[in-house]
Amino acid sequence: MERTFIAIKPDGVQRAIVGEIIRRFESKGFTLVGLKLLQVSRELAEQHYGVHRERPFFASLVDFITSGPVVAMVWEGDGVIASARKLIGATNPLTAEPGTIRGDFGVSIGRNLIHGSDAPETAAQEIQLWFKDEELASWQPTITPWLYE
Ligand code: IDP
Ligand code: MG
Repeated sequence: MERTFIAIKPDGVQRAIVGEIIRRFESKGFTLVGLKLLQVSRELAEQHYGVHRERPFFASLVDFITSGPVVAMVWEGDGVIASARKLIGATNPLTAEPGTIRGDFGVSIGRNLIHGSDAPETAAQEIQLWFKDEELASWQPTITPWLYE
């Protein structure tokens, strides 16, 4: 089974849609294996967004992600990395499809509510960066036979 790293950014926490976002992942059939709310340090933010270091929005992105609590999660399931990106929607909420999280709840790229890993390598890196091994639970939901053939 695949795992991905998902973070509800400070705007998602302030907008009080943490429960709604978790509900969407649960309803889809993915399994929550890690969950915590934390105040992100600049060091963690800069590591997490290291790939964007040279981009003009990097400083404001780090300011924003450290501006309030973030809900960090790990979700598990077949194909969860790509599927989570679909549930999340396009980077700019204005052009993200209705029905996606960004499409339903946002209007601007600097306030796009949620992060999701974009590939298996980044998912593995981000899970390691944000969680200790003992903070992740390996468990099998009893409904698994009703989700997978
Ligand atoms: P993603 O979150 O959809 O994977 P990335 O291109 O990886 O999008 O960008 C990371 C984050 O940087 C975005 O989620 C968004 O918060 C921010 N970002 C990306 N492009 C812009 C921009 O043009 N202006 C402001 N912020 C941006
Ligand atoms: Mg990205």
